Amino acid sequence: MLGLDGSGKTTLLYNLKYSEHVVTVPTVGFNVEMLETKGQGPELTVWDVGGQCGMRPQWRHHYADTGVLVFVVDSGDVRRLDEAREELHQVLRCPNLRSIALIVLANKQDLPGALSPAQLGLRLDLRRVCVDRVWFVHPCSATSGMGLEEGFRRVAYLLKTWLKQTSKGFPETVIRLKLRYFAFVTMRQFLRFG
Ligand SMILES: Nc1nc2c(ncn2[C@@H]2O[C@H](COP(=O)(O)OP(=O)(O)O)[C@@H](O)[C@H]2O)c(=O)[nH]1
Ligand SMILES: [Mg+2]
Repeated sequence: MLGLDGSGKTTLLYNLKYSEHVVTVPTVGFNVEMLETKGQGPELTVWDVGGQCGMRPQWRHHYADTGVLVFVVDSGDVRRLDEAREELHQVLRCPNLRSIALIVLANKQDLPGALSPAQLGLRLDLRRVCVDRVWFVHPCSATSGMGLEEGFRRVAYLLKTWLKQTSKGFPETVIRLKLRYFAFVTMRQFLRFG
């Protein structure tokens, strides 16, 4: 889970985990928590990576084995939207995250003048940069909890799809090896008795 500093990542994570509003300080490094999905999908391990300028070069060290990318935006802070767009586009260019599903959390919907998910999608230019991945923008408020559970239910669903896709190669490889072995044994018997 990435996003600019102050977008609400830590508030959001701890509201989901403990169902209450916790007072945060700017995150140095990262927080990581396991979230249960009550049988509706795999357990989620959520990495909340600090978003201050100095921390952003560290983001890429968290990309390996990412199943779903969650990008949190402060929908009420229109002045920092260009910065959020630049950072998000840079993240999406990383080969380790190619084709990974993106969910943009349009946070702070409780603020007056907050941009809607549709407006945010346009401002972040998502249709153009996300041609090779599933993406959507989901409204929420980390302080009140509005939209959080539903947003992460969608994350769990996307993660399930990702797990199915990434484990697909294993049985196929086993079947192919078994077929090759079978052909080898048959050929040896044929040569011996033929
Ligand atoms: N009004 C409002 N404030 C929020 C919301 N989410 C977070 N905040 C506030 O935004 C500030 C930064 O939040 P924080 O979780 O530390 O952001 P982070 O840097 O992305 O981890 C804190 O003062 C939060 O209380 C929200 O949905 N609505
Ligand atoms: Mg934080």
